[in-house]
Amino acid sequence: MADVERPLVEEHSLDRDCTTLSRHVLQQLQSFSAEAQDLSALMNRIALAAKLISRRLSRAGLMEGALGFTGNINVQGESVKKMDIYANDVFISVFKQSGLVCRLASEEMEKPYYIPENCPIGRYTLIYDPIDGSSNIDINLNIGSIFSIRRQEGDDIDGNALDLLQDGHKQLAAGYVLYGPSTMLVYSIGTGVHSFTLDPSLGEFILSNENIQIPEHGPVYSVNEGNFWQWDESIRDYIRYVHRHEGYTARYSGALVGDFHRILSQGGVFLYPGTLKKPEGKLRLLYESAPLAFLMAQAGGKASTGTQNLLDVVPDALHTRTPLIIGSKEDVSLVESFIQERARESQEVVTVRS
Ligand code: P6P
Repeated sequence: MADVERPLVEEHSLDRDCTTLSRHVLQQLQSFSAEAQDLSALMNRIALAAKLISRRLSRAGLMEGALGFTGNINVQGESVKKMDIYANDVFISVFKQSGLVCRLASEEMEKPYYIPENCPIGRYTLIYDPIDGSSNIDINLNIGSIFSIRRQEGDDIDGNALDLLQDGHKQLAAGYVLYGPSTMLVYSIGTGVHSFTLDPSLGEFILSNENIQIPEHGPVYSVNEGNFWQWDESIRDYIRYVHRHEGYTARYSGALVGDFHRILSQGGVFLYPGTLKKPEGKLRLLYESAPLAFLMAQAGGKASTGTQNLLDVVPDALHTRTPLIIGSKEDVSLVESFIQERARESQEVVTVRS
């Protein structure tokens, strides 16, 4: 066939519009192995879940019974929104008959949910926060979903999924969906961080940004300063520092995914420290902090508890919480320096007294 002359731009945009999530995974892995195909199929299912949740959110304000509280309290002790349950069930439904995922562990479920028809063969576990930032749902502000994929180790006969109680380096893939002015899916399978934007006219997530790298430093610090008097003195020292120095600006949306996405895009640091009453903090390790730490490491940033690399933390339970300091290397290190300084001072006092 004659080589038809096409404008380069048109050819590029057509090729980009064909770069769907499942194709991108195979491109990233440069492989069509069984595991590559599994990961591609897993990401495709997550994309379907994201589309279903995005569709519901875009019409929830017009749908009877879509918004508001269920009247129940979840395992976290938090009031459950109707969207929390809907989103949780969406993830379960899209993995049925997939042959991929035997177990789903969710913020909304005390124990993992097993999909029996998948369990003999499905060797992956989805760990997820179906709706992160629920307080934003009824006021139409940004919210997200966070996901992490791990390989199932052993047969989990007792149904306690103890093999999930391992550090964040065990993650095969991680990412989040941001339900904002557009719906974006950001993911990594260990070959960089890549973002996709949902094209509603196609019903496909299309590649929008590849190999995202966080700036070494950024102006944004994102923390709920309403907790100031609950924090350790070292965190207050950091806050006093950014208050007194030029070049810092506070941004906090109340939804981790949105705040994280801003930091990833513009640089800076997000903090959810422990408090004097709750030293372990609020955010959950397996389905909030660890997936984001996986992404941040891939994007050239840093994530810690303040004293330990977040990806090294081993949970003692499915819903273990951990303090989180995550973002640009320089900014996370600055926060850590205040923690180290206070620890040194405390040690000196102990030494003097002894
Ligand atoms: P606070 C939402 O409930 C969430 O888990 C995160 O999305 C968010 O960063 C944090 O809690 C907000 O908590 O105590 O500042 O309202």
